[in-house]
Amino acid sequence: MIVLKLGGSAITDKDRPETLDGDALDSAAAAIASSLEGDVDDLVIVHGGGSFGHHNASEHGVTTSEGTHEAAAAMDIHGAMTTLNRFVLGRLHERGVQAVPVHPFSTAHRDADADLTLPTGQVETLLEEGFVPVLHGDLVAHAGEGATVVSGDELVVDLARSLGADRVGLCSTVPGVLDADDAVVERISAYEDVESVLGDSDATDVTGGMAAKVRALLALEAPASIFGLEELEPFLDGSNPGTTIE
Ligand code: IP8
Repeated sequence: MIVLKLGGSAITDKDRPETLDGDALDSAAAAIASSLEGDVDDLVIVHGGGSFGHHNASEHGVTTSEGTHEAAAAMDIHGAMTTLNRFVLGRLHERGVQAVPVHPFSTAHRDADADLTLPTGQVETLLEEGFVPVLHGDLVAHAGEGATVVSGDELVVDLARSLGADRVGLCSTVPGVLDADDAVVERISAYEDVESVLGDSDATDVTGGMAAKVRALLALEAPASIFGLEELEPFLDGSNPGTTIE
């Protein structure tokens, strides 16, 4: 069972608002389709926002900790993410993947301490029934804040833990975690291994910084890989491209 994140920047044109990188998304869909025809049975996909969702969230001043109580703002941000989700599903369907949406806004919430609860009964049942559930960074109900952002990375870590994933993959715009000479670090088993290149471990970025990703992935039981788009197929086929975090 694999939890795969398609990074928002990897499948959209980050410089132009609400613009897909159609070629990148299509090549990701092709790799996913071919792995499902091969050895991969259970796959859960999570995608980020890239040029969708983030600018809407910042226009409304909404972050993972600062929420909104306005339905119009919530619809704007959630709407951008569901638009991207439909594009992702569409490309997967063109390749024959039985992909269906699971919208975190309809299922997850944060308590007053910002702890996320993400039910997975529907994801597990969809997997058992042969579907590929596709979640995405979204808004979530947040006690005392209204609705706040939940990033795809946070969903991946939560899902991997509650579903007992065997492997976790983060398909990114970079070929892995890079060292000071821009070479890919092959393996990270402790944050200290990369602290000098990623910065000190008190950094608190929760939506996308590499330091935050590495720390969250180190805390998982399942091994995780960070790799570029061209390595998606090898990853799904069982090899460990890019950086392995375990
Ligand atoms: O790109 C972004 O998800 P991410 C979600 O995984 C929103 O951080 C609503 C901006």
